[in-house]
Amino acid sequence: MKLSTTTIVLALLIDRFRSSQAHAGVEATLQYHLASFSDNSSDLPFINEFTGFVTYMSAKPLRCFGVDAEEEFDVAILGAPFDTATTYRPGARFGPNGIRQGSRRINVAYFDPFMKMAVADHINIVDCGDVPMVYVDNKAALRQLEQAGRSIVSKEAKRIPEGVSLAKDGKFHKRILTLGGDHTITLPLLRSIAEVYGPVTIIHFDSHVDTWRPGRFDTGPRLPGEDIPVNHATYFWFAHKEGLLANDTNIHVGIRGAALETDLESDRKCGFSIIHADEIEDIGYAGVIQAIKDRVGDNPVYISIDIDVIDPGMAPAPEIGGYTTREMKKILKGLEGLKIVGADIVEVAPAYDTQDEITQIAAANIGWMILGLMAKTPLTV
Ligand SMILES: [Mn+2]
Repeated sequence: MKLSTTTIVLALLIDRFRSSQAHAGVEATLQYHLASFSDNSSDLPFINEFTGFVTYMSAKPLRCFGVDAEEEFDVAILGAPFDTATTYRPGARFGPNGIRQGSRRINVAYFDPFMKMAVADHINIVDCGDVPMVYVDNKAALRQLEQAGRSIVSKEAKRIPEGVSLAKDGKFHKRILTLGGDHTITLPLLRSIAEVYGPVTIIHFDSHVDTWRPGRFDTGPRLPGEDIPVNHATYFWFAHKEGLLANDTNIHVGIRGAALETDLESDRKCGFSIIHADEIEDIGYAGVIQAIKDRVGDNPVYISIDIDVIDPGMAPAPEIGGYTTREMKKILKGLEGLKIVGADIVEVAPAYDTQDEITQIAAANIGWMILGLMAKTPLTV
């Protein structure tokens, strides 16, 4: 059969229309990728999970501390490549990029079947890359992260919701989801957040309490008056001492690590209560959610998640008996309605992950839940 030119053109047009229908959503959400390559972006085929820049959930990459500093957005993804205050198994400095790699099958524009929404429909999310943190001086590195955090959360968000803001200055501020890094990174981030909101309530998912007194591991010898530096098990002690934590509304969830009675005494002084990992067998995830909500009330909440809260079968780490990823997602979903002023996911050390990247994939998907919580609840009083 001889095809006329008109028939061929028509067939091509129909084919093009069909393919544009199929990929319309993806194309719309990945315009920045296309725009990066060509002004004539509609001529390029759609981009999949394995192409383009590697950012967290394919969020728009932004030079937040450089030429894009004044760009408008709502939530920053921030990498904190720091692991030199670790007691055992360092390597979390590679966590940020590990979590980005673990997020390649998800996208901020995708519909989340757990949260029943696409986060990008409610908040503008960008990936600011990793904060420059010097790797030979912990004090300076943590100060760099504090400055980076401040430079973001001190600024106004892009989308201003109806209602009165719970920030001290009455404005709606940008938020950060930080990818760690060892757990010490939470301290400088809390400093920048407390400047905006005052003391915040902590929901801390971890197998360890992290409120240990300075000197618990570091016994010196030290010079007279010399400070004992913060580490990834003492940063909440410092946060409490600095007045960054709200009184007696904080809670640890998933605890199961060994501790001394004096560690628990220190913990109570820092204003935390505890839900142990095994309690979920008795009270279920709904009981865990209720206990958290009863504890934190209406306070502004910061969520800090040590990936070792998950069972080592699903996220290899040295504490057995943790939550499954499904339990973790159910608990997080139950926190809908809380005012999440910031969050972090820490202690992801790719060197100890499986070749299948299960820890990085778990962390990436937990981050998706956090973004969902942020997207669903504006920071109004
Ligand atoms: Mn921890």
